[in-house]
Amino acid sequence: MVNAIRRTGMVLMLALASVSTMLAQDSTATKPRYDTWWLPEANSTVAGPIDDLFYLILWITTAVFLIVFGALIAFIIKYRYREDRRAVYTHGNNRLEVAWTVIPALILVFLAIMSQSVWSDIKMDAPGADTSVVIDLRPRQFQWDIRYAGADGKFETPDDISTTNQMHVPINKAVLLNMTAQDVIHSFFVPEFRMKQDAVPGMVTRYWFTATKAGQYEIACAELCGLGHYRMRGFLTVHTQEDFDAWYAAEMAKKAAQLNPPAAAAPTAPTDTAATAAGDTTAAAASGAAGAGSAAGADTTAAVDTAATSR
Ligand SMILES: [Cu+2]
Repeated sequence: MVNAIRRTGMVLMLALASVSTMLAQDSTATKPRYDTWWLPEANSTVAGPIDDLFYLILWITTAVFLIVFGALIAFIIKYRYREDRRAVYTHGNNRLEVAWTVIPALILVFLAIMSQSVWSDIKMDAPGADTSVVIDLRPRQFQWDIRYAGADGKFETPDDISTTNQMHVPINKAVLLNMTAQDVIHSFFVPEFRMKQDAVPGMVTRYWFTATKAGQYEIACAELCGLGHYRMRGFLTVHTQEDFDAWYAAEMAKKAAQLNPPAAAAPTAPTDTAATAAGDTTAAAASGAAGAGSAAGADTTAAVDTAATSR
């Protein structure tokens, strides 16, 4: 018995030591984002209210746990076997049974009311397309196909900007996702935003969020979607508004260069300025040397930028 206690003590000491080492490592600046034993940072507008609900439920269930197991242990000790003790037969206690039915019911109603406002914040008021960044999210086995409208502001047109596994959004601005899976159900999950939403084949699910801290985040697929599920990983970069605009402009320029290659006569160029600029590009390309390629690309960029601003 004494040995058992001593052994248990040793185990506890070891456990404490390893926990304290973990905590000590935790405080260093270079830790990986998920190297915490508790929740990751809360970095979206809904993350705070969701965490508040989480903690409310956690404390209620902790209290219930302590009461129930405290009573259980107390009764085990109090009513343990004794030589001269006889069992007592009872039909139950109506007042007690009503109480332990009504009190949990009231707690559940209370939690439902509390959850409702958070739920409507997350799910009811979609931001307008004019005040938000709209992104088409089309996951498939095993990657995230991501699309932005491009220079014309419309989807399903040749100048759409598409990326794979790389989502870019501005900080403090609503982002509206139109999600459709291309094959099986996937689920878009960003732990720091406390957001998780299924994407289903054959239907468009609208989902939105506002990031509150710049940085790099990971997108995980939270739906077991096949053998490659484990590597279905994307990256979400939250930029400052200026950085995001710069990224978007650069992507639009890249796209324009693809759509109007230097050699082509640029039949889609809508304005005179663009046409002139495109003419320059052709000249640059005609000048021949391999090094001229990048210069030509830059000129095309200029052409499209002018075209975009003149519209
Ligand atoms: Cu998936």
